[in-house]
Amino acid sequence: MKKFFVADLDGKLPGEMLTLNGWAQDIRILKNVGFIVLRDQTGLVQITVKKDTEPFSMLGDISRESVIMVKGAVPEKIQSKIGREFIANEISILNIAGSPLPIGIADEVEVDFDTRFNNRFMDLRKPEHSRIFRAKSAILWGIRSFLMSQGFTEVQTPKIVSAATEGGADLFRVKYFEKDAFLNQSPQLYKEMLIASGVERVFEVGPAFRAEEHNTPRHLNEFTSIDIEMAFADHNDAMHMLENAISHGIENFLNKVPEALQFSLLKSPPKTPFPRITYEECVSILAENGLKVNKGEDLNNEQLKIIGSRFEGFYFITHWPREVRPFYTSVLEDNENFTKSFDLQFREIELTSGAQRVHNPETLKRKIEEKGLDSSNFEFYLKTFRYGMPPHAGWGLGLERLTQVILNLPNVREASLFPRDRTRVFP
Ligand code: AMO
Repeated sequence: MKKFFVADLDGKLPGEMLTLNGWAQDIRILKNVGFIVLRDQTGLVQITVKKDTEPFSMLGDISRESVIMVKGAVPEKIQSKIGREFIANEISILNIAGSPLPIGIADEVEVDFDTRFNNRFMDLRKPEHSRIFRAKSAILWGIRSFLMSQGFTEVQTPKIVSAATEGGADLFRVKYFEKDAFLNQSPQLYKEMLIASGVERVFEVGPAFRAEEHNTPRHLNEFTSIDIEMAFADHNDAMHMLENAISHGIENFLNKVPEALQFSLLKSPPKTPFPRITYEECVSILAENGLKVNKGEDLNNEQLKIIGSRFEGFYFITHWPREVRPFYTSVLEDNENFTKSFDLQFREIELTSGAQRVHNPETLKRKIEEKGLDSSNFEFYLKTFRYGMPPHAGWGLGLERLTQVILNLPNVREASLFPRDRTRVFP
């Protein structure tokens, strides 16, 4: 049976008997009439309860945020400021909410971050918070359907693993019966192994765990990673796939989410191709601004702010030095100091890392060891490179950071339902 939502009232003819369900956000009882502001996932409606009707006597029993069912109809003339009105014939209380509420929904008061996230179920009743997840879902759907249209297969790879991918330090260790294991930082090794399985194009949307100590508006200890890997492709092919995937994600969000334009920073899908700038060009720009970058050094936040100010939105920084990229990144044929890699940026925020990968098993083994890792731990991965591994490329895109920049959220935690950070593993 199709659920009838508050937004479905728009355009309904007066007199037709309908049933609404939702939360009583506010209740006002006057001498001759009572009002309930009813909320469901699609919006608000004013429920008008006339004194001479049976439900009027119940109004005093309904506390804020109680769950109710209302039978009635839209009036001849809508008088509510909300823009929707419904005349109640019958009200049933499905569940009474306790009071005081952990967080007020109707009141315009500032609530601190801890109270909000300790009571996230309540915090999400505020439309300005729940719509972030409708946006995130629509962005992801747009990206997913684009990747499907490009011949990608969605896969699921293990999250409990025995080897590090992005470097040894940032791992959460877990007890795995009599052995130690880790929560995966990235599906990197698995998506590459699948290329050797002959699938050619795979993507995964899943959690990634990073035991990073950072406590910043950009870092989570568990985030959603959208990863792709494609065979017979280089870094340019991967960048091309990324900019189009993002553009489709934003287009789907703007088209499918009601009132998206009111809360989206981006008012139309970004034009492709996104601008590209090399790492060396960034270093020159920074030098012009009196900032020196030492050879093979990563760019810090302050430096990225300067680079980001030159672009309106998304841009790629390409050809990073080999020192700052993981072992699986391939180098340029004509200059081994630089890699076939890229980051996608939005202002100073990094959204994606990607690259063409090393596909020669001897080179890969040497690079693992150069990074100070024990190559015997990677034998299961290296093996797949010895029996026909094509050249391949891919990327990992942080979904919460992408949502953060599209909606201009001050903190990435806003884009995570139940964020995990340096001090929070609750609720
Ligand atoms: P990287 O480590 O750069 O690359 O991660 C890819 C993207 O994931 C997001 N991200 C995070 N988001 C929130 N909090 C964090 N702590 C966090 N760490 C990373 C970012 C980042 O750009 N295997 C490679 C990808 C590849 O080459 O395919 C990788 O994981 O948006």
